Formats: sequence, C-alpha cells, structure tokens
Amino acid sequence: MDTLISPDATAPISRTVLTAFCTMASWAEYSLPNSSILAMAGSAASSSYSRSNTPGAVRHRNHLGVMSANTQSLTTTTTMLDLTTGGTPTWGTDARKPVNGVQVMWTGNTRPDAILRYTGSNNDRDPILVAVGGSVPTATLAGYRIEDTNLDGLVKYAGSANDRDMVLVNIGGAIPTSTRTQQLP
Ligand SMILES: [Ca+2]
Ligand SMILES: [Ca+2]
Repeated sequence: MDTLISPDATAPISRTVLTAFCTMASWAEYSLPNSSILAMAGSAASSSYSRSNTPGAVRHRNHLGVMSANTQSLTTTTTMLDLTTGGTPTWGTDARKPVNGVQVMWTGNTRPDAILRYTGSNNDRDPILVAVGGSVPTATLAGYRIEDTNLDGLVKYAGSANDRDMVLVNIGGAIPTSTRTQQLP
C-alpha cells in the first residue's frame, strides 16, 4: 500500500481508496498495482491548499486507516508521503503492520467502523459468510466487495486463501475476542 505519488499515466488503476489531508476536502484517489496511491486534486483545491502544513491520511474500504504523525507541506510541486516505511512515523500506536519489511494497513474491516472484531456483535467475520449466501460456508462470490479482505477478487469464507482468516490474523491471530482499533484521531 500506500505511497502518495505524482500521477503516472502509464500505470493502470485497480482500486479506490480515500486520502485526506486533514481539514481539507477529500481528494480523488486510486491505488495502483504497485500499491502506490495516485492523488488527483482539482485546480481549485490545489491553489487553496498550497502552503498548508497538514498530516496525510489514507483510508481503504476494508482496511484500517493510517495517518502520518508529521505534517506535510503542500505546494504546487509533488508531495511524497511514503507510509510503507517505518521511517515515516504514524499517528497512534501500531497503526500499520509490518509484512516482509514493508509497513501495510491492517485488513479485515468488512463492517466499516473503526474496530476489527472476529467475534461478538458487529464483528467483521459474519459479513463474509452473509456475502457468500449465509448458509454454505464453502460458497464463494466474485467481485469488488468489502468482504474481500485479501483483495483477490473473491469473497471466500472457508478453505485456502479465505477472507475470514484475515480478520483473525489481523486482530492478533490467537485470541478470537481480541480487537484492533483504527489509529486515527
Ligand atoms: Ca469493523
Ligand atoms: Ca478474497
């Protein structure tokens, strides 16, 4: 995930995310296959936001949001915010997850509140089963879905590469009643 980069017209767009520079109107954002994020602001936004210093936040349809701890200076030139490196501090505690040396967003938020839950009321596991029909755990559903926690284009409750396990893994992997809270102010 989650590098804010200058527009690259040669890279196809695959997923939509929301990025905001705090107190500002949201920008149109698209994530690219290399997990970078292309930010496109309108001309009015660009001019009015120039010279502002603000943290940058990234949100995703089923991942917990992340916000930089430090402010960015926005000008008419390209601003780079690389949230994939541990060298970029983030707001809160454990806002990201290290995977193979890269910092990524916590996934599994199929019920898009600010908490990952595997069990109990308002958990993020049940929507996956509901999406595949609610009665046959081995059923699957293809498409761009919030229940697709591993982003492979298929909602799957049971079996290999299922989306349910991602919820459990991202709350810690051992205690089903554990939760994880999004680190955004
Ligand atoms: Ca949730
Ligand atoms: Ca999936």
